[in-house]
Amino acid sequence: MHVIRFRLRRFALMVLAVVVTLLVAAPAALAQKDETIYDEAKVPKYTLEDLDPLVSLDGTKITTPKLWVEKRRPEILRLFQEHVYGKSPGKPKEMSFELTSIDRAALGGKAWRKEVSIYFTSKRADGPKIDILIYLPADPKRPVPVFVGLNFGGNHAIHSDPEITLSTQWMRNDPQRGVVDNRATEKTRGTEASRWAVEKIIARGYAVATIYCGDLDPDFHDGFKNGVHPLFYKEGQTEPAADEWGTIGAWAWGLSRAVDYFETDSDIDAKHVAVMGHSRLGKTSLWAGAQDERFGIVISNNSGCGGAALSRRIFGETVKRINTGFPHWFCANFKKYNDNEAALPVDQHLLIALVAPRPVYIASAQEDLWADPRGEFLSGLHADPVYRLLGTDGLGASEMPTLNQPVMTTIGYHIRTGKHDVTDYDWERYMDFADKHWKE
Ligand code: GTR
Repeated sequence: MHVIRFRLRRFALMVLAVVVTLLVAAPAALAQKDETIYDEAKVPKYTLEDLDPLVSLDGTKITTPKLWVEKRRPEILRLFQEHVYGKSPGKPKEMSFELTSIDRAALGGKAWRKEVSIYFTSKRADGPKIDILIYLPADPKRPVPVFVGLNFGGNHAIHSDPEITLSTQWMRNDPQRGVVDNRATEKTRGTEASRWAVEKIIARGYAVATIYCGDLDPDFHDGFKNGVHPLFYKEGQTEPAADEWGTIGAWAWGLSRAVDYFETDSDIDAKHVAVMGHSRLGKTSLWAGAQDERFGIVISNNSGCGGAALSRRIFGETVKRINTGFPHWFCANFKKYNDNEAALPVDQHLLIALVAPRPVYIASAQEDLWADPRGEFLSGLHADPVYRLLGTDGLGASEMPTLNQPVMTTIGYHIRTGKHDVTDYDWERYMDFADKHWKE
């Protein structure tokens, strides 16, 4: 009797101990696991050996440009489509363009300003459509090379020019900036201007074109009811399949539609289109440039996780964090890699490699640890063998350069002082880069 009671008590104590351990230790372990890594010394051991850009899935060594182009590149592109960004549709058959405004005396006479709408179906009024804003040097003597990128706040936010049409699309509320009831007000004009060096771009002989990302898909998770996704649903389909495009896929798709338009505009040199994007829109510019080889230069500004940064480093933002915070950005399959980066069949150096041999520029900012500057640099470094195989000089650095010391090889890179943002310093480097690759 005594013995039984003793055993019972011992058993109860053991159960209690287990429960206490679970209550205290498990959340602690979880918390530790989800703790953001901002210290290089805490980056766990990882390998990219299974993701060698020059070894095919079947083990074939990629030793010639032909093997890269015909075998390895398509296979990597497919992996990104299936596991990361999702597959996108092509160009809509019924797409059409409409020049809605033109001003040949914009910006004090220095520029021409055009606004162009792109419609995707013959029933124009039903939408969705995208509105492109273009500034080009006034009175161009020949077609002008162009920088194109999406913006966060509507075309009218990129410059204080009062003639830019105010966006009527959904926008995240921001009363301080002037977004009320999810719509822009006059107050929002020019609020994003510091990120668009319009006058400087014009002065250097380039055009600049931009589209509000929300024209393609408003940046919140609504199960893909708004935006361009429903245009492509098959009979009975209500949301993209697990390997079909999310919001980043739709944004990138829209940038390709802008190139479709450039090809019809004799003022624009559609053979010299540089795609540029910041942050979530930098992830987008890379994905656009990876898929569509009409982008002659591809620029990633502080694109971070799901952009230029290597996922397997789990430094700063992680796959799980991004898929939790932004469940609509990537394809549903990408969620399989939450806390499971080692299983990813690609990492982001392979995305950079998809741009090869076209010039690609990766820009980081010193204070932008969330985006993992070192991981962004390493993607360029690990893409270098592909660039070299294709006959370019690749990345002219084997170590991260010091602050504000741009590397201007076919893979360009800089880390500048300052925070997560687009600055005139960044734009000046992008123009130097374009001058170097297109004018010299
Ligand atoms: C953050 C997000 C980043 C980056 C950034 C931005 O909240 O975690 O991946 O996309 O937003 O787009 O500014």
